[in-house]
Amino acid sequence: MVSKPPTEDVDEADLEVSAPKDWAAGIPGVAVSLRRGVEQMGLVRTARTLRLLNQREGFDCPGCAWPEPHGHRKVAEFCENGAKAVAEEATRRRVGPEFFAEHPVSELAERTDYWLGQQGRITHPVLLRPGATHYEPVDWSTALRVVADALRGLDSPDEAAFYTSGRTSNEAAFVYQLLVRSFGTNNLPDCSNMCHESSGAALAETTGIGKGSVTLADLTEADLIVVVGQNPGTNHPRMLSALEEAKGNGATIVAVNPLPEAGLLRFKNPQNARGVLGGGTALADEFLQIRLGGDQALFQAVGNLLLRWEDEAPGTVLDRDFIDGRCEGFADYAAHVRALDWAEVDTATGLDRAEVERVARLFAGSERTVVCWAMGLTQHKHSVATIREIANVVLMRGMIGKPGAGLCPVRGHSNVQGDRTMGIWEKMPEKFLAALESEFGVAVPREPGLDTVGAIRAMRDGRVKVFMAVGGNFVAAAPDTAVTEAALRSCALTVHVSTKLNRSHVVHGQTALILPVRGRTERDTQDAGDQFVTVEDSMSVVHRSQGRLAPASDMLMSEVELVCGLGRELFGDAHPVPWVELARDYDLIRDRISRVVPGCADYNARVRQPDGFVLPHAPRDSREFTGTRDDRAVFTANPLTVLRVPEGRLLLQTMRSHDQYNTTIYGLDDRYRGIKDARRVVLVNPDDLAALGVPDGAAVTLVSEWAEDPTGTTERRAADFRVVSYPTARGCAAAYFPEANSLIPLDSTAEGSNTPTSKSIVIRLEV
Ligand SMILES: Nc1nc2c(c(=O)[nH]1)N[C@H]1C(S)=C(S)[C@@H](COP(=O)(O)OP(=O)(O)OC[C@H]3O[C@@H](n4cnc5c(=O)[nH]c(N)nc54)[C@H](O)[C@@H]3O)O[C@H]1N2
Ligand SMILES: Nc1nc2c(c(=O)[nH]1)N[C@H]1C(S)=C(S)[C@@H](COP(=O)(O)OP(=O)(O)OC[C@H]3O[C@@H](n4cnc5c(=O)[nH]c(N)nc54)[C@H](O)[C@@H]3O)O[C@H]1N2
Ligand SMILES: [Mo]
Repeated sequence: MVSKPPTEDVDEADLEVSAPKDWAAGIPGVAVSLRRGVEQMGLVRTARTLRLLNQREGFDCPGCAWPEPHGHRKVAEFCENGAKAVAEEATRRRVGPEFFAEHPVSELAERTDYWLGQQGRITHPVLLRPGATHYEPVDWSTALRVVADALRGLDSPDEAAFYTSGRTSNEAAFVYQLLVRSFGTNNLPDCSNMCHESSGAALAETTGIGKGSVTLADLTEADLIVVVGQNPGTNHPRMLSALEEAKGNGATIVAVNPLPEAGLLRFKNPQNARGVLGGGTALADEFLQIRLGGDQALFQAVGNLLLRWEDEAPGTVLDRDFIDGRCEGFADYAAHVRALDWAEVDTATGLDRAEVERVARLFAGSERTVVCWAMGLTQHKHSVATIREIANVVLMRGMIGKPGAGLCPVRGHSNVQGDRTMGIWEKMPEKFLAALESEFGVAVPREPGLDTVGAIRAMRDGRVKVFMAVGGNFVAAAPDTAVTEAALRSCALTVHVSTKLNRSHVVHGQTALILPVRGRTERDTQDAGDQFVTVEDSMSVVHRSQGRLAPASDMLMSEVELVCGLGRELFGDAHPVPWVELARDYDLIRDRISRVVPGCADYNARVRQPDGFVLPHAPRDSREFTGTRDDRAVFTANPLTVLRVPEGRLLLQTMRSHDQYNTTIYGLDDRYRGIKDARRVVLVNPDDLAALGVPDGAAVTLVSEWAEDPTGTTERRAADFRVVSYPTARGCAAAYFPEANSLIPLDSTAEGSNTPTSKSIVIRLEV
């Protein structure tokens, strides 16, 4: 059976709405993943590919960063959405030279992201010359020479920026940052800047390490799990199995979200008979339908109540030994939170005080608490303060560095955490940079580089002229679409290392290159034989990943090979980094990693163990906080931010549907939310619609308003949206990313992480 041809462009007039579901997964989930697989890959390839997904001898799922269980793995250790991610990559559809000859760039620029992504895998490197109408095939040596010449022609290395998306393997990330720093800049923006940067900033400051402290076992041993600002039913479906297991062990689960997300309410596990046939497991015991951005107030309120109850019955609530022995800043924090203004909590959260109190009681009574969160917490103006507030509550009860307890930021891209470990960060610490210098004998710069928002500003202002990306879809993922597009168009050269066609290929610099690479699922054969790569999941487990499928085309390079090829072209054979040798045998890269990257000693041997190894994490391993200034965990007093929305306006979040992977659109249905055949929709509470006098189903333009915009652009518009009456929290609205990205002002970012405020934009509906 062959794969189906891609779909034609979409007609959103087909929108159908039904009641949102209150359960996730189960048989429909499995059926959808198989159908998508067969459409893209055919039957035999689907079966062969899915058999290797997340198995020890197979490849790591290119979907999310959720960890695999140690020891026993199920035959099907993947979820519906992981299978869709694999089908996207292992598709038999191809975008070759004929495709580019047939379609001028101007025509491709008119297509939707969905259409572009559906065309298939790119098979040849292609070049768009200045003024040309079409991309044309080029050989690899010409392609790499174009990049190297442009880089050498710059007045300063800081006139180039090098983006990374979080699918890049550890080996590719390591050689890429080495190339960029050897070239002389720290301009390494990445998708993390738009994702968990706020978590990294808050956790590094309070616990000394910007990563989560729990293992998968902790989650299943917890007696209280609080899931805040996360939609695991869609974005981390395998997490539901862990929640179900925890529930079976007696855990209480609290969901904090403006939306009643299906996966949090009830889960039908496709891996057991009860899930397939029965009603499934009810997951959340408490659902706090919070207002967007209200979480900081909620956690301050919990802190306030814990202090009050401790006063009423001293010695029963706070973990005094832990606070006195391991922490600092408690007195200031306690004084600050005791003075909490409850009226502000009411406004910020929109919750009943009784609900808040019930949840605070759960915190007070639990012996093993885990708090999990994702983008619902990280993409607000006050995100860093919000996550510090979670740390405060966790520290008060000593809920870190013991079984069943801890902080759990759930990462997005499958290797986003590993890329950071390997040095993809615009401000790596001195220790890492010095180790890199002494290992390779190259000089690397110390001046911090540009992050994502900084890079867009620099391109807009003509300070960055060459933009290169390994993976991702920068134009569509970044905020303020019009500004970002203009920024990219003003570059002399844009270079995209990609597997599939996307918007960033058609919004290009004067000269543009698309350099196609092999993906996770594919065999990577180099001179020294078949290679594997390594990745790190959300819980700091590092393990190997090896694709087995034949590559989509014999013209494809691996990412490692491409980066090393560029290194050789740029620096020549006399350079102290042996670029050619490193690409021949990835063990040689891993030897270097073992000497440069903290915690990676003996890397080659340890990644060959069946389940890999776990990176050290002082708070988790020994309740030590060696990364902080005084080797103590830090309580922080944070002024409360209440997002105030003018009369007649709503607070908009931009989120993922069930049928997309970030900017890659798989289909037009958001099954659990009851939305069918459309993406340009805005979900609004029925009472708000009544108050605004906007009927359900109305065609509207979304207008974002930001009076403080330093550029003077106070309004941004997104036309042709349809209103859907939906049970979201009052005063809040939701639309999909990336369609709504044009509404997010470039300069509206989180304090302390510079992450775009994608989850709280003030809008009005224009009928
Ligand atoms: N299938 C699939 N899997 C994915 C992805 C994908 O696109 N598709 N993307 C991957 C990536 S890169 C990431 S980062 C993760 C993202 O995973 P999520 O963070 O789950 O993704 P979002 O869709 O942005 O969902 C945000 C959730 O937070 C809630 N929320 C929004 N604002 C607030 C708030 O102010 N407070 C609270 N309490 N809740 C709020 C929303 O209602 C929604 O449920 O998923 C990863 N996995
Ligand atoms: N409004 C709004 N904006 C957001 C968010 C939001 O919630 N709301 N979320 C933010 C978040 S959390 C993130 S992580 C970013 C995501 O930003 P990105 O990581 O930049 O975007 P993706 O859509 O994941 O990138 C998809 C592209 O990656 C390429 N690709 C896929 N696999 C491979 C591979 O193996 N190798 C290579 N070289 N390329 C590959 C394909 O060409 C594909 O088109 O978006 C951010 N933007
Ligand atoms: Mo992400």
